[in-house]
Amino acid sequence: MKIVTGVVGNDVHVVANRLIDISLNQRGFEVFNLGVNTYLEEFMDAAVETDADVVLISSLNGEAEGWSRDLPVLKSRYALKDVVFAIGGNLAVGEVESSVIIPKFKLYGFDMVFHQVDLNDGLDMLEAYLKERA
Ligand code: B12
Repeated sequence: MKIVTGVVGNDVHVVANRLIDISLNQRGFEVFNLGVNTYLEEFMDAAVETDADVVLISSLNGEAEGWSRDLPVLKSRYALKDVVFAIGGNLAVGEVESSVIIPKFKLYGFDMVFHQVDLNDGLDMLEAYLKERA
């Protein structure tokens, strides 16, 4: 299964991105890692070019919401069929409950939202979700 990953926006936090790359490879995904400082349009372009099954976005510096607001418009512009969109990391500035964050990001068009969720737990949930919809 093909997966595009990276860190959205002007976000330089690279450590999680490296761990995500390694973990996804170990789980058998074909990984296209766009790295840090990646704009949402670049995720969409990469998803089209690679014919990806999943776009998995990280955000650590608190900018996630600003970037995610563009997702509905971009989704309507790109011909992406059945691509699963997941986002994780620190999705807010400061302390905000997941119960507030998750519905917001789902409205922006994310299928899976992982706010301050352990990476392996999140990837387990992603794999279970992909199996269920297969
Ligand atoms: C190192 C660091 C930096 C370094 C980054 C170096 C680099 N190139 O990577 C430097 C000093 C450059 C930096 C800068 C900034 N940082 Co900084 N940084 C950190 C720090 C100390 C550690 C981050 C790290 O590498 N952790 C180790 C990795 C493995 O953990 P992680 O990033 O949390 O990722 C885990 C999970 O989030 C999860 N995960 C991540 N993505 C995804 C995706 C999915 C789908 C899933 C399931 C899970 C998942 O999996 C990972 C492994 O478990 C954290 C504080 C902390 N203790 O976490 C702050 C922190 C992330 N930084 C923060 C901030 C605010 C900034 C700055 C804005 C500060 C400033 N005013 O300049 C800038 C932003 C620069 C930019 N343009 O992005 C805040 C973010 C706060 C928020 N979101 O509300 C934090 C939390 C510090 C704080 N408590 O305020 N930072």
